[in-house]
Amino acid sequence: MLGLTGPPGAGKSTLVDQLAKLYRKQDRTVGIIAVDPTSPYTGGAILGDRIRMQDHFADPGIYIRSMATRGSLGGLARTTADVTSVLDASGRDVVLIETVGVGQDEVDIVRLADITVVILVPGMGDDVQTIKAGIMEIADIFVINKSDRDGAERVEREIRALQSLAMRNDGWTPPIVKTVASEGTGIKELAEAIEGYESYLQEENRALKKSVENWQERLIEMLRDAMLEKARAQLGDGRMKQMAAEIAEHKRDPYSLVEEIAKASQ
Ligand SMILES: Nc1nc2c(ncn2[C@@H]2O[C@H](COP(=O)(O)OP(=O)(O)OP(=O)(O)O)[C@@H](O)[C@H]2O)c(=O)[nH]1
Ligand SMILES: [Mg+2]
Repeated sequence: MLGLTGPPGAGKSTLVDQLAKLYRKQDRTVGIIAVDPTSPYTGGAILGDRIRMQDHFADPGIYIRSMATRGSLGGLARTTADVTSVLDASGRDVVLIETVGVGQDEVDIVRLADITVVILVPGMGDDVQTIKAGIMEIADIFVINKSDRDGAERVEREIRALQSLAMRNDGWTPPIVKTVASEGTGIKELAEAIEGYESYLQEENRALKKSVENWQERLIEMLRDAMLEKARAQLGDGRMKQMAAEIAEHKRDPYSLVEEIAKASQ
């Protein structure tokens, strides 16, 4: 499962499209999950995605599903995880997830992927800072798309500089691949880089270790949700309000109350 993320308009969909074509040529089946951004200025591009994706609609070897981030805070990562599991289980050879790398939600989705490709473009200006903050650490492979534009070398230097500051604890140095997705340039190199990381993951059981780590995080989230739901169901709205009032009026302290509830809902 491959996650692709990057700023709005970086060419993620174009890259996904090119990769899907390449994998289909290798006779591998492909599942694509495009997570629609809530961001208003990318609205037009989504329509563009759909139109481009229609090329594939006649091909039963490709399954495309898009999901909206709007109004599903937090729940999205879970929904995406479920869809991804279904795709995995249905025996898709490759599953590609496209998200805009802007918020925590997107970072969470990307965490579900076995391999994460972070897409940057020349001339992002301040956006680079935003991307650096959240997404840089989770990149297994960097793509500098729109390398037909000026400044690709500079982005590469910036990535290298950041890499020299922070060593990954697994010892992997994410390769940097330059692409012009709209022309199909560098796609083969990207696929090779993906394969390279896949082989690396196979060594010393790294893939399993990574998967255990991911599941550990996801189990905690699922457990938290399940326990919260249980406690809520037991308490009901009325009791909750009553307790809040007791705390506000200094009749009870919140810590002992929470402990009581936790015990009661066991
Ligand atoms: N010059 C140039 N344009 C590109 C390249 N790759 C994609 N584009 C164009 O950039 C625009 C945005 O591409 P998309 O693939 O929709 O980008 P995206 O990252 O999926 O966009 P959002 O999903 O809206 O965040 C389109 O007009 C593409 O044709 C490239 O390598 N060079
Ligand atoms: Mg897109």
